[in-house]
Order: sequence, then structure tokens, then C-alpha cells
Amino acid sequence: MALEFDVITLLPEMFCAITKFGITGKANRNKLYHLHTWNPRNYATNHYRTVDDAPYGGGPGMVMMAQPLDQAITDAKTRQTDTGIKQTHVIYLSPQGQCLDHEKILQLSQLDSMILLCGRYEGIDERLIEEQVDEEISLGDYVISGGELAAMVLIDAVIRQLPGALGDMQSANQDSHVAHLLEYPHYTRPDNYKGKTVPEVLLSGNHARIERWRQQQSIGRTWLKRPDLLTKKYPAGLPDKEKELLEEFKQLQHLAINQQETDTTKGIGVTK
Ligand code: 4HQ
Repeated sequence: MALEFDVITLLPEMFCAITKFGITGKANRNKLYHLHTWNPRNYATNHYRTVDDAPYGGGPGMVMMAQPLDQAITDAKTRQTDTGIKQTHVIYLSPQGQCLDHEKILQLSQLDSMILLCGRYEGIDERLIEEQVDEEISLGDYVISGGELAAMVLIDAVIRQLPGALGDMQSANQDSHVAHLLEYPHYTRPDNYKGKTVPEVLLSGNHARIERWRQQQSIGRTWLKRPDLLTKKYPAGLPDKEKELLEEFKQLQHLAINQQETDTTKGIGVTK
């Protein structure tokens, strides 16, 4: 059965970005998931179809009213229940939630459905959050203008976990081992670009050597740029194989840096 997303949003057109284009567009056409949007404006009751109001206590900006959101969520829940979904799960995208990471995405990809609540303005009436929200999730420790982009990032990352969403080649790079490391560097033609060549190993045709080099680059770059990821992946320290690859990477790094210094003192590659 397809994964069901129901999104509560004042800006439903934004979701074309994922439903129409790229990997998530293709997964949508292949019916790997369904995405329904619910606009709280359609549940507003007054003549102007107002969905926001001034905050009690004063201060800048506007707050999304509870009632239109409440009814939109209720209809979304009814739709999901009608399609045979046993349990609904309402997620509010907010900086107050737990930050999205790979573990969270894997956990969410186990669900049959979710309801994503996207806030605009200064936020949502607290009573609606208390009544209807099961979980808050944050994209990161910064402020964006609305929950829509955060919801789309979450949906995109979850869809990539669905069987059949990625081509065979891309799926191979998704195993749990690779997923926690940074990518190895990529090169394509030409083999000489502005005097910069491609690492010799990649032209060797020796697949075992290429595989080893790529794994070494992944570990090495993670150590250089994101050591926190290595600690998270290997809390008890690197396994022997990885340790060996990393030590060799460090050696090669030193050689490369010393070579650069030699070049500089000898005036190689130095203009003027
Ligand atoms: N928001 N991760 C919606 C965020 C945010 C985030 C600010 C959410 C505005 C109304 N959402 N409110 N960070 O910055 O998800």
C-alpha cells in the first residue's frame, strides 16, 4: 500500500516542487506515495475567510487560529481512516521539535501515513498543538518562513527510503554503512579539466582498488569535515579495517601537503 501524506498548509501549490519533479515526482507518478493537501482557508468561517488573528497579550505578527486547522486535521484524519489506515500521526514542523536526522527518517519511513502541519506567521494557537499534535520535528536550529519547506525536506528524505524510489545504482549507495559517512569525491569527463587531473585509481579499471579508495575517501573526508559523524557511527572507536584505511588516508594527506609546500618553495604552480 502506498504511503499516505496529508499536509495541512495555506500554500498547497508549494508542494508541486516535490510531487512534479525529480525522484519524488517519479515516485509520485509510480504511486509509491500519495500526497493530499488541506488548506485551512477552506475551513474559515467569516466573510474574509480569515485564518489568522492578533496574539493575545500583544506583540508583533499574527497567529494561526485553532478552529480552521482543527477542522482541516479532522478531515485529513477521516480521509486516512477511510483508506484503511489504523493509526494517524500528526507532525508539526517547528524549531521546538527534535532535529531531523537519518535515524528519524528511517523511523518515519516505517509509518503507513502521516499528517504534516505547516505553520505560517508567528505560529499556531498553542491549544491546537496540545489537542492535535503527536510530535514536533525541526529542520534545524534556524528560522524559516513557514513549515512547508521543512515538510517537503522530510517527505523527500522519507520517499528516498521507499523500496523502488531510487534506481539500482542509487540504492546501492544507501546501505546503513554508507549512509552515515560523507560521500567520496566524484569525477566525470574530461580527465583533464583546467590542468586538474582525475585520481589515477579511477581510470585503472581495477574495481577492488576503486572500491577501497572510495571507502577510504568517505572515511577520510568524514574524519576531516565531520568528525562528529564518525563518533556517532562508531561510539566504541573505528573497527580495524576502517582504522587502517583512515591511517593510510592521514599519511597520504601529509604527503600531499608536503608536496604542495615543496612546490611552493620551488615556485611550481606559483604565478608571478
Ligand atoms: N518554522 N523546522 C513554522 C521553522 C521550522 C524549522 C518557523 C516553522 C515558523 C511558523 N520548521 N513557524 N526550523 O523555522 O521546521
